[in-house]
Amino acid sequence: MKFSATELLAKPGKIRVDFSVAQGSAPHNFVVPRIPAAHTSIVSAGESQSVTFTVTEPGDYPVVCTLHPNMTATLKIT
Ligand SMILES: [Cu+2]
Repeated sequence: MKFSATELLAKPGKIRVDFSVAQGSAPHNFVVPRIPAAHTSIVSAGESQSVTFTVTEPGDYPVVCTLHPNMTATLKIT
């Protein structure tokens, strides 16, 4: 189980993530622990959810699926 992109690149400002879970997959979520507004709820297979949040500080922000701690990615704000 993994994110299809391990690096997400964006500029500071308002960011929208469209998160979708593949058919036949386990449920997953998309959570950026350092950004409280940046999380989806648990998304079932074949479904999707968008989340919009604002980041002002450049940096690397870890992304996790809280159901599967080995699922990680990085949101890179440059
Ligand atoms: Cu997961």
